[in-house]
Amino acid sequence: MTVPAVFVLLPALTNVALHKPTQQSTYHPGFGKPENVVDGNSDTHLDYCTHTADRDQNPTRWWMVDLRAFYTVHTVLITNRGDCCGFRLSDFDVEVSTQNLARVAMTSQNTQLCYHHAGSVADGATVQVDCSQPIRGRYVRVVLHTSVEPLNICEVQVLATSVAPAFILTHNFVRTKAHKAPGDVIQQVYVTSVTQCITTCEKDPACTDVNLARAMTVTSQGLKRACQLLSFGGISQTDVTDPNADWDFYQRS
Ligand SMILES: [Ca+2]
Repeated sequence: MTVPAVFVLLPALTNVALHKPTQQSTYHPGFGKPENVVDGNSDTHLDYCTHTADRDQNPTRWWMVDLRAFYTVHTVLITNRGDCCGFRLSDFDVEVSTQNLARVAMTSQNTQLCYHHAGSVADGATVQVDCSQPIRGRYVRVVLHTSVEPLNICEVQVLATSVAPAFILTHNFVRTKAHKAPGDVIQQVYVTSVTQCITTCEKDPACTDVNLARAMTVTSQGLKRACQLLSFGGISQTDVTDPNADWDFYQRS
């Protein structure tokens, strides 16, 4: 008896970290820019790697990439420094988050552990980290939680699939709490999340910033929040700051 073959089409995994914005816990004054880690060059000499400060006073040493959109992260490839000091990349975590971990406290609500790597990585070696399960997020961080050594990494590749519908944010939006900017309102829409409000703005060529209501409003589609698309940088206008305000302002940067 012949068993028919079954083909399962899996979504293609691509490196979504290439040339995306990066940051790290501290910066060495002489070398080691964080963007070296996503430049597509896997040279393992320090000149092409990153390096946090020698006396990093932070409780952790970390490097992070902003994928600029939400993805489902499956695998992370990390290339260690090869000219020296490979032992520094040891006992590290790879974390995936929906929020910028440089701005918010790391909690179990906004961060998921992709993988804990026990032990060190050989000089110049590339280690493949498979998340325990695919994780949805925008920020991927490599963290030394216990070591006091500087963090050196030469290349990171984040293999992921798009979260449909894929939409790439081309700007950052920074929230000013209790602030409603008096810009020209192009239109007011009703949304379910901050992300939906900002994404709606990004898709409108005339939109530069948004006001987002804090309270829910009953609409025909259920409870929603009002989102005002503004046509110019309202922050340059007269500020309206009120600790009891019902709105927050998200300025595009
Ligand atoms: Ca590199």
